[in-house]
Amino acid sequence: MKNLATIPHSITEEVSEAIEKGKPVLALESTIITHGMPYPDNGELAREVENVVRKEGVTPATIAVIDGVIQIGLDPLTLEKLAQSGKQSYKISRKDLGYALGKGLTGGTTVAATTFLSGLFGIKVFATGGIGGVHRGVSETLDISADLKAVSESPVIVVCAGAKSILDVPKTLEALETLNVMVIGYQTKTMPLFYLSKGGPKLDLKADSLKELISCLKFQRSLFSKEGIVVANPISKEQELDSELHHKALSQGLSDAKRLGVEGKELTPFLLQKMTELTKGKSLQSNKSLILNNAKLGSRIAKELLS
Ligand code: PSU
Ligand code: MN
Repeated sequence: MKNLATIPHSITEEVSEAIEKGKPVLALESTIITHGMPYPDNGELAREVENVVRKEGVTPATIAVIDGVIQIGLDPLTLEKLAQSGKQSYKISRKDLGYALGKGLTGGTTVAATTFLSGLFGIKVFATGGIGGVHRGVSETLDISADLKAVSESPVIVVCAGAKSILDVPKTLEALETLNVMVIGYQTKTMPLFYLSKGGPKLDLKADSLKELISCLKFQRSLFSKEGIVVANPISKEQELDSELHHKALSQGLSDAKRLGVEGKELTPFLLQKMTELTKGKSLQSNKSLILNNAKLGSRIAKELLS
């Protein structure tokens, strides 16, 4: 492991004890708190996710940067403050970490930054909502989320509900393949589309049971000890968005973004917020449910990997 002594960081007692004793830990990201959901839903969900993880007998480690210090695990008061600050705080990607520490900033860490930090602090499994990916219109913008490359560079298993349907999901899968990232569907043959369980591009790899999944993950891990893995876990049928409502809201959101010239790091938060407005909160419900679902599966993977 890198020498962490010169890096400003703070690990909660709960998390450091779990790491030291070799108990299962699940990393959680915080851009979904600061930029993915409105207050107070964001704080409530973050607490609920942590509780679900603890119920599974796993220690949750929500990762963020507070006043220029990397936090591995957040105490309840800090978590609430971060939720309140929302989009006023920074969206910290992997490339922004040195800047955030150097300037003493506070913000949510994206999948890219959280995957990197999980690897750095020895946490093997991480759960989120949906990973970032190749944006629609990539041929003009070259907008490809840093999440993809980051996952290929850190030895972390990322559990997600596929890639957000606001993206070009087939191209996202192609990019992950180029980066040598294993993308394995959990009880699905197609890449889940975040709000929707079906309709995505075909996946090459599929595990039918937790046992099968763990076995594949363990072998991949022993062959490629430095690379990340994506476990694609579809949203449940009961909680997914109605596909017509989804398509309508999404095309409206995408055209609003174009008209208003929203791009770069603002694009994903803008589209998520638009989806919430245009579906009258239904997409937010789906978003919450899939995150909880991923936290549960992530916890089980974290436990099983130790056995
Ligand atoms: N998934 C969610 N909500 C989010 C995100 C993912 O359910 O807000 C965030 C993640 O932190 C992801 C980021 O890393 O969006 C991707 O942003 P971009 O496309 O700018 O890389
Ligand atoms: Mn981008």
